[in-house]
Amino acid sequence: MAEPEIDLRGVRVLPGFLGPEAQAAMLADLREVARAAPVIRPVTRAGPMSVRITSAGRLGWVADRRGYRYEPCHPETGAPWPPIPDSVLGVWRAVSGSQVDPDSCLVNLYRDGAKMGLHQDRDEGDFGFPVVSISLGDEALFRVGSVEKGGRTASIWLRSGDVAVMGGAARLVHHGIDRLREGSSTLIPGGGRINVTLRVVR
Ligand code: MD6
Ligand code: FE
Repeated sequence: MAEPEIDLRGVRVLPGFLGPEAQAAMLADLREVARAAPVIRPVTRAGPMSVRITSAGRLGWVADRRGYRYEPCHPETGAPWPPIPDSVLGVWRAVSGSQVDPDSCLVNLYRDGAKMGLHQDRDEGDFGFPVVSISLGDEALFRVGSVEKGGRTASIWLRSGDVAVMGGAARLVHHGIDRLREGSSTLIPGGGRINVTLRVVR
């Protein structure tokens, strides 16, 4: 049975949106994405990111010493990103409220103490579309603040199969991952967490 929706400072969290079989099927699809587009650890002006990333879709999110942007090809292989798996598109179509499919599917891989500092998702051209996020694997402490820097924050543990929708007035709120509960899920062999975010970039 579906668990009740949670409103975390305007971010809609849908706990248990994907059951164990759907999670396993999506993981298998993401393995294919990573085979076609190998995960890389971006090195920004601030140094190496602790998460490793890859993408699917028409555009992939790329971070390097020059900044952050969307690119049509993988920075190392030069190949176009693989298509967004249907299992992932199905979640977007069910929860985004958007008639338009996403251009970009960013896959973040958390292992070995990886985390993500508070940030805004603002590299897209149209903030009228939401960002949809899917969590797989180990539980992660997700923190949400305000559109402005500083101020109050609220946190929730995201579990494997949870979906979050960041749209409307919450589209530009600051958010991040403080830490993982290692070993809290057996979905991913070797442990860790995968977060998939879907965006209309335009
Ligand atoms: C994560 N998520 O869950 C990081 N961004 O690993 C995000 O940065 C994020 O969950 C935009 C919308 C939803 C998110
Ligand atoms: Fe984000």
